[in-house]
Amino acid sequence: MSKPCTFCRIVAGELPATVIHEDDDTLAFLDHRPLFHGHTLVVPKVHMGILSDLPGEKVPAFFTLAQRLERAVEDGLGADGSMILINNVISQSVPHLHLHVIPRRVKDGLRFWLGPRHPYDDEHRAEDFAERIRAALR
Ligand code: DGP
Repeated sequence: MSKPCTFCRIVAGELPATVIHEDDDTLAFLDHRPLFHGHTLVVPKVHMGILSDLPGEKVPAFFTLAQRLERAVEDGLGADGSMILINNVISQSVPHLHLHVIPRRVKDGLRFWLGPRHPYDDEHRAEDFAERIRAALR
């Protein structure tokens, strides 16, 4: 039998969580290993792995809640800004779609380095990569 999903167990009430918001489709709760206090996770109640698994008709409500939480962590906690993040498969430690809303402050010490960067060159032309993505998008 496969291991039960941690976030499904939180949704089902089998594991405790500090809940921020609940509606028919979505649960938002505090991350138990917060980068900063107030670090919130938003999950669909139905199990799904990654963002593209979220049915199109559920997308507006999910991201409207993300927008509201962005404002709520900033206004409610007096944060200067926030970081909104979804890990899809790579760096995704819980294989249930979850969006992080992380309060940020000026000079808060978070080391978040998106690198190393890979510049385009003659062997790796920007237009070739763009065309492969455009083709997959069609
Ligand atoms: P990610 O690296 O994107 O997969 O982040 C998953 C986050 O989920 C991580 O910051 C810790 C959090 N997390 C994992 N298990 C639990 C849990 O049982 N309860 C709560 N509240 N958060 C959890």
